[in-house]
Amino acid sequence: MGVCTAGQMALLSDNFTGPLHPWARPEVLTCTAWGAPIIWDGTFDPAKAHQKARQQNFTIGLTVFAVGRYLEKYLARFLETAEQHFMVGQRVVYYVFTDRPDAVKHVTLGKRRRLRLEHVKRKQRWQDVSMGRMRTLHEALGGQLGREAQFVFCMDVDQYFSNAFGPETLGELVAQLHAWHYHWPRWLLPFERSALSAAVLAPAEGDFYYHAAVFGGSVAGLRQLTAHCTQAMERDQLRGLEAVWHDESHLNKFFWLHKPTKVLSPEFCWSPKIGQRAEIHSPRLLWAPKEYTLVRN
Ligand code: 2GW
Ligand code: MN
Repeated sequence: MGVCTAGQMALLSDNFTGPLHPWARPEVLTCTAWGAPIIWDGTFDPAKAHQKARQQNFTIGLTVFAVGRYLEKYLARFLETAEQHFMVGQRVVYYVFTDRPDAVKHVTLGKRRRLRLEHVKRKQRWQDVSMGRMRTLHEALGGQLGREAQFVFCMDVDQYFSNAFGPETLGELVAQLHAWHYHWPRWLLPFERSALSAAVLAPAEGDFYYHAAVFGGSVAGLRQLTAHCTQAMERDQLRGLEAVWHDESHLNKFFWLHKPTKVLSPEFCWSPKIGQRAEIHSPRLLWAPKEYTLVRN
């Protein structure tokens, strides 16, 4: 594991102060080969990031889909814990996409925070619910969401916040290291390997395996990401194909072609099933338990 070269440090230096720098975590990789920071606890100053974001008067969007049984099962806890931990002190707009807006329970929101409910149709197959998010997000980013927010995070609903998830995570294109795969060699990563699929990555390709449960960026960055994934999934569908991890496979292809400008360590989206790991200091989001027999039909 390496930290940054001097050149990469120069690129990153704006984000560091005092004792907070990539060498604060010598045991983990804190910089990608293309010079993007990998955010680990202790390498960034959340107070400085907060101050900077306030000065620029950002509005930060958070999109989440809660369709079918995922609404009752996960949404309330996701939103309630987001109120406690997501971009506290910033201006925030939640976009909740659901097939049953009337069934969404009221959540008490803090100052400068609002929630918009957007109706989406329920799909027959769960794979289509998951993959359909890319087109819906693309359209939303081209509409009101794109006009009112500067940065947006798009998240799975089957998780909850457990520690501060603040503006140190904002960037043009932000990718999340997958908790189960961040320490595996590249050839073992579950990228799509079929050359017939638009999501294909050859054995020597792929930087990291990114988790589709958390991705973010500027409105322009995410418009490009969602356009790419929507088109790639349509191309596959015309050929009667579906990538091995659905939208996540296409997201990984996109991030291979367009490198993220910021990468979040697995501390930002951790699976409690993995248990304790020395390098995981304070998980920001935790995967909620899944009951496949209950929710997958
Ligand atoms: C999805 C799978 C099986 C049964 C139901 C659903 C489902 C998903 C649903 O009934 N209603 C719903 O709103 N969703 C939304 O899609 C919800 O926001 C959920 O978090 C998201 C992705 O589905 P999820 O969380 O069950 O998929 P995971 O946790 O296995 O996630 C990874 O792989 C997916 C593709 O297979 C996606 O790329 C996802 O972003 C990844 O985290
Ligand atoms: Mn999920």
